[in-house]
Amino acid sequence: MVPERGHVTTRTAIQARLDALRDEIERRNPAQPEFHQAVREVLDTLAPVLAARPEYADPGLLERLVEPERQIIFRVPWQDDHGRVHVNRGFRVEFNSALGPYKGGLRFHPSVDLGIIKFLGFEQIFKNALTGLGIGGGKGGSDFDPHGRSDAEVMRFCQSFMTELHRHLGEHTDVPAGDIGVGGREIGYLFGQYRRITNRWEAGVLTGKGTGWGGSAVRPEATGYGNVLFAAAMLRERGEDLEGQTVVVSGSGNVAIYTMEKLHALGANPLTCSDSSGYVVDDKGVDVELLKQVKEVERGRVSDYAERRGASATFVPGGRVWEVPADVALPSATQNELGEQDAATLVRNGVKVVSEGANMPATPEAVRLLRQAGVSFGPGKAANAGGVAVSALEMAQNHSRTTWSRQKVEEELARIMGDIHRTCHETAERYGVPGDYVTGANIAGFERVADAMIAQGVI
Ligand code: NDP
Ligand code: 2IT
Repeated sequence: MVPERGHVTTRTAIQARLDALRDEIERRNPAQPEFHQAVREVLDTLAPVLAARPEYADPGLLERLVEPERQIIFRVPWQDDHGRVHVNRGFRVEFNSALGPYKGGLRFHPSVDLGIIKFLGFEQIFKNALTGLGIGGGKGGSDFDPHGRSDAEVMRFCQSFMTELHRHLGEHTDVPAGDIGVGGREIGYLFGQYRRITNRWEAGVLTGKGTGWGGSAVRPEATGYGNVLFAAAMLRERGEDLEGQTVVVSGSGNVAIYTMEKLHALGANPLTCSDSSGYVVDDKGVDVELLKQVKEVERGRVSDYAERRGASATFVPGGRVWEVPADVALPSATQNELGEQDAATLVRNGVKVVSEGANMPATPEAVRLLRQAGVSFGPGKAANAGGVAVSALEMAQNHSRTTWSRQKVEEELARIMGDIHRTCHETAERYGVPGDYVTGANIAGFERVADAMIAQGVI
């Protein structure tokens, strides 16, 4: 049982209440380990703010925060190129709309289930709050696997998915975008079907659109660019900059590619990329244009990149990028891809900064080890917020029927990432844990959402 109001007087009582809530969440949401992990990570940092601001400890606030406002699960039937029928499962978790319409990506990956979408939607609430923009938190997706599927198959799947999802969306209601397995191609098919079904040109209903039809400049680049800016800000706190630093990057999708592009632009050297089959180490630094060609145009694998690149690149099947020594590590593939052993390897090799381009790529044990070793650690909900921030700028452009220049969007992105870094840093100092960006991000995001939820009453 969660203690009632009035009993929550001391730090010990607050911690006991947080522990009880955590147990309750695990009991009521069985078989959702990633959701449990994401909630635990936030609750573990909130005791100081609950002690300082008694209104946050009111019974009901935290309980509402951890329960999605709405969870939608639906059947997605589609036909492959041979006429065979497949049935996938579609999800949209509309987690919290206190700050604005639900906002968050769609993930198409065979591992997707309700627990994965809830973990991502929960993270998104705090991430979106940190941007300072008017967007609530949501996430969706499907266990559909786009690997090896033709364009026509992907189109038919997207059309079937949107045929159900459209009734839950709207530019003032819920605004999806991309995530793993969902990029510009999929957003195009999804938008087309939404437009056809609703008979509305409602540009602000999806973000990540093509720049010729309502998309924003710099949205494809924004997550990776933003994470590099966040890592650079953490390095500055240590009296250093990115110039000349070696970097290990995991993944080879949207986030990883534009992370590497920005690293090159700032004089750093990204040494690696990876996919689920292994990694490539490239002694000359990853050639981003070649990687784009292989991954985005040909939809190939990192092993194809290594083959085309020549002598400087080696493909290591099944290996982990974290074994390559570097100054900075930017995990940009998927959740829990950097474990305790990997963190120990990074520390042994002298890593200074780890910044999460992916959502929750470092396990709690890895984060603890990195922090104890004095590594600056940027949590995803702060470090990778550039993507959703530029999505919100895309919505602003759509609502006002204007198109901003590349330069203007890049300036806004840099300002927002600078603000997020400062907010996390200052919040950590204010609560007596200087340099702890995890606590800073969680508390700063929580304060903004909690204030809005309290002001808007018990709903
Ligand atoms: P993409 O689909 O473009 O790329 C995903 C990359 O990660 C691929 O290289 C993929 O390899 C690899 N990957 C995916 N799942 C696994 C797995 N289970 N094991 C090993 N490798 C895997 O996705 P994004 O680049 O958009 O997303 C990457 C991460 O960034 C995700 O955590 C996402 O939630 C997060 N993110 C994305 C944002 C965006 O705007 N797109 C914004 C903020 C965060 P393979 O092809 O072999 O599966
Ligand atoms: O995890 C994320 O922040 C995203 N996938 C981007 C969400 C968005 O709405 O742009």
